[in-house]
Amino acid sequence: MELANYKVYWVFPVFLFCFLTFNNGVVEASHKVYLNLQSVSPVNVNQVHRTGYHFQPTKNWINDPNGPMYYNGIYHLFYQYNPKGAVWGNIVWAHSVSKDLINWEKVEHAIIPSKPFDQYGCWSGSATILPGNKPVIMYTGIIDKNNTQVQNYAVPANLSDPYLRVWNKPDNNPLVVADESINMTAFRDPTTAWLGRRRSRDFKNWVKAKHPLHTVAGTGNWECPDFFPVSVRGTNGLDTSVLRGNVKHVLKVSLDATRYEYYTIGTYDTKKDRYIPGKDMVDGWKGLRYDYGNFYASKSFFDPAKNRRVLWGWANESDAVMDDIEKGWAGIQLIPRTIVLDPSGKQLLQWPIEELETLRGNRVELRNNTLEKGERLEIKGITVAQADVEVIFSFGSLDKAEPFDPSWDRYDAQKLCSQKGSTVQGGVGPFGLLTLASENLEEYTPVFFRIFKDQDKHIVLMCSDATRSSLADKSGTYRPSFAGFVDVDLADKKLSLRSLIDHSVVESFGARGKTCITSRVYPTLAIYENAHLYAFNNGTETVKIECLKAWSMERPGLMNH
Ligand code: DQQ
Repeated sequence: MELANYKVYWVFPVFLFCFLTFNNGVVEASHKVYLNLQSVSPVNVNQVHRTGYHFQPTKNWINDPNGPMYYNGIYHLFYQYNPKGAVWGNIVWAHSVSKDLINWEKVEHAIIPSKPFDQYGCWSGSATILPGNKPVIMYTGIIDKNNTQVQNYAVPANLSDPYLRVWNKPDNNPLVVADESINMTAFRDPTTAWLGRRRSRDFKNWVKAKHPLHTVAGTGNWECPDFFPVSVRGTNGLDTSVLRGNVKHVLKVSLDATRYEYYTIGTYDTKKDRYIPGKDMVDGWKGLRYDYGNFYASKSFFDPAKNRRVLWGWANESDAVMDDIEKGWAGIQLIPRTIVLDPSGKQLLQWPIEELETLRGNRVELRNNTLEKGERLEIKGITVAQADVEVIFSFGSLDKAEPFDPSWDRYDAQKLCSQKGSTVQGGVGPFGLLTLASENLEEYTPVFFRIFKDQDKHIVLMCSDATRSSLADKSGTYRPSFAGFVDVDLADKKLSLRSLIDHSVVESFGARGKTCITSRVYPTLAIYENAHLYAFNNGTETVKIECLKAWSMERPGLMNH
């Protein structure tokens, strides 16, 4: 790489997360790791709960999406993968390529443990496109049995190979090692670099910053940070090196302690080399989340082909480790989302990439159907276990909204949802969809809204409740009442919902992507053609389906992982 004569420096906050650990190097606890099982071969590849249109390999464990990028007409997705089994371990960077982010082709693993600086694992990292259109990967190498972490880089062996199949690890690795002030077992996941004032001129020699870009005391180890600009006007995405103009910055961290992803929107002070969250932002685990369900270790990238920022997130299984071993696979990548700043500037909006719509098949449409209290309406004519559903609900008045009890925790939507489930009658709501439902409702995963009246405003709760999703009575399964609040203007008395249903995953977007919730569920009756989909209302206020469009979803053509 001819990098020596860059006039600007590469900035790269690998030091961001090293001061903040309390996990003592015990990583991946919630990946259900049983070390003695790391190379167990699948007994049987169970297909029932495999997804139809989500990204998942044919077998084995996957976790974090790594280094997504667009290069010369091809999208690349790397991901954490265990080639030897359906539990976390033996981690390599698997690699798939695509022309449309939907149809994927597997190529050889890009990075596998092979050198002293990564012989115990090749953990998460990112891609940066250097000037001259040269991609480089930065990743965390594990160098010993204690999980000591260093930062390495890899470059394509042949830039004229359109798929960039082979990646070389230059001999000057590792590029960054922890000093004595850093917990070297919580020093990982370098994010995409940007051009700035200091740190590295050539991407090879790095100078440690005097202070972290940002810290929040008491929040534990920050995994997979992502730092990028968003445009204050319009919906175009921005290259990570855009620092000025009508720009705000987003800092996202994956908190190991809770396994959720939190973000703030703020300002990047390039002189002070600090990120400052906006003054109304809640920084820490009461703050905004990308997704209030099963969504972790996400990574975004700038897509110059469509001038957008695209976000990839990983959803772990919610069943027991032994189920994963029996299935022979674990983990999916969620549908990539475009990510833009909400016009209010107070939050982000996420929406499935438009290319997903190319998979839409048979369609049904409903208009102006009313749902009285206790009514349920079946949506028929499509493959509801593998579907895309968009609905706009409206209601005549908010007068019947239940009062929001001041003793309830305003930051604990999940607790409220577990108390006020889809069958607990309300005033305005609960109303929404019953997904992956069995005929007699022995099983269902409701995704719904419930509106409360606070002193001078309304509070909208959105839930994706897995508690009744499966009759399987196994220990070790996780069936939470995931929930978030939706900061939406109800002046038009409408609320929209989109749910992507795919056998064992329900990804939902409330109010055009203001609040997103993903659930993993394992129905036993509501599978394939025995699954049903309903719209429902259990509130005293009548609700109208203004418009509902639902599509059967096809399988992508190329999915040979
Ligand atoms: N997964 C990777 C780590 C990262 C964690 C290891 C997040 O680099 O911190 O597989 O899920």
